[in-house]
Amino acid sequence: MSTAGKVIKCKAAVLWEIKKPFSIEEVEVAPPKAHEIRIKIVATGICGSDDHMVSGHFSIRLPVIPGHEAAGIVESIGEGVTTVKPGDKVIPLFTPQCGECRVCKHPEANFCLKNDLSMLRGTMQDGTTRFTCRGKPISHFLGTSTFSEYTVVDEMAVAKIDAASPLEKVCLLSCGFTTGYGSAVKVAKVTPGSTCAVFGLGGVGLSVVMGCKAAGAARIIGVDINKDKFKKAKEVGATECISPQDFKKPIHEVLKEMSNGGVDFSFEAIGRHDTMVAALACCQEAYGVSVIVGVPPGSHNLSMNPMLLLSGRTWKGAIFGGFKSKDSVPKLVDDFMAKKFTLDPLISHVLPFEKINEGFDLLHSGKSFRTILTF
Ligand code: COD
Ligand code: ZN
Ligand code: ZN
Repeated sequence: MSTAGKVIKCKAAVLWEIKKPFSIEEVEVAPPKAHEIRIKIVATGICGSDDHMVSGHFSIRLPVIPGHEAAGIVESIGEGVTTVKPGDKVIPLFTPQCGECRVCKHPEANFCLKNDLSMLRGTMQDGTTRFTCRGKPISHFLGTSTFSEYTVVDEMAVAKIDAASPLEKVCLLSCGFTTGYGSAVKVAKVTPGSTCAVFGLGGVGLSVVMGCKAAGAARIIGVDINKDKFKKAKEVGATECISPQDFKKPIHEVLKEMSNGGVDFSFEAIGRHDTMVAALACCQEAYGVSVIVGVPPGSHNLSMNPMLLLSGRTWKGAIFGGFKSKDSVPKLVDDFMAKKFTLDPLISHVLPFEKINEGFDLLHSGKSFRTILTF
């Protein structure tokens, strides 16, 4: 029996209070309105930004259903939807691509003005929600809310992907992989033969390493305080790995010495102010490019010496690896299917959805690269 046009009752992970575990609840998911799509989520990853929501660094009204890294199948579509149909495999996009705003029309930029990361309204584009639980409206998270068996997203925030793609893997193209990989190939534009330094070797940092390798970097130096991360980093392309704790000198000095005066490209995939400045300082003073990938918890200012930039360094940052989401995700899936890169090294754990709190414990313990939850 078709569920189109009807309210669907299904399970979802609801965050009722910050710093508390998720509770698995039965929620009601309303049908999609015009230009909206209801998706059956098949797999969803746990990302650092979901944890930022749990720890209270996003001021979205509670209760909320987090989750923004996922893949699924279209269950039904609202009026006027033209880019997908029921049964299509899709990836929800936490950075939408409306195609009409000045950012979407800019040839390089990707942070569409319709994104919910800036405003944190916790709603669909029309300002309302599609979830209820125990009679209460539940907020959306970044327009995606993928910690639910079914979710509703705006058409501008969905990419149709290859029908043959394995959803439990390509869900990583919805955030972690794309963020890291794009930071290297699209934002920094790493050049063949160059030397790169990657601070932080979690799932995002590993994806940066893969991007540097794909772009032809000759040396990729991984930096992490947890040496357990080195093996995997070398597997995906790091040529050397170092821990700041093994040196008396500041780590940027060590990297400058290792690279004959400074690396060509550096990346911060930790989300800490001190390592953002160290990453900037370790790149070559006249032409080095440093990219901020990690999001610091909270919105504090950092201080740095402007001389670091006056000599000629470039300091950049980007959301979603600088990729225009709706255009790029299907192409990235095609590249994955053509074996241009692999996602397996990033997937350290696969758990049934009900074990979501265990997945967050793994993230906190530093034992996981990425945990994928399957429905
Ligand atoms: N020096 C060196 N390494 C360190 C230090 C330090 N002082 N502190 C921690 N580390 C290492 C850890 O040992 C760990 O290996 C790594 O840094 C961080 O990895 P994870 O696994 O905790 O985090 P990731 O890889 O999932 O990445 C999380 C980010 C911090 C990059 C997070 O901000 C993020 O997911 N950013 C994506 C940016 C974005 O676009 N966000 C919007 C939607 S997600
Ligand atoms: Zn736009
Ligand atoms: Zn994310």
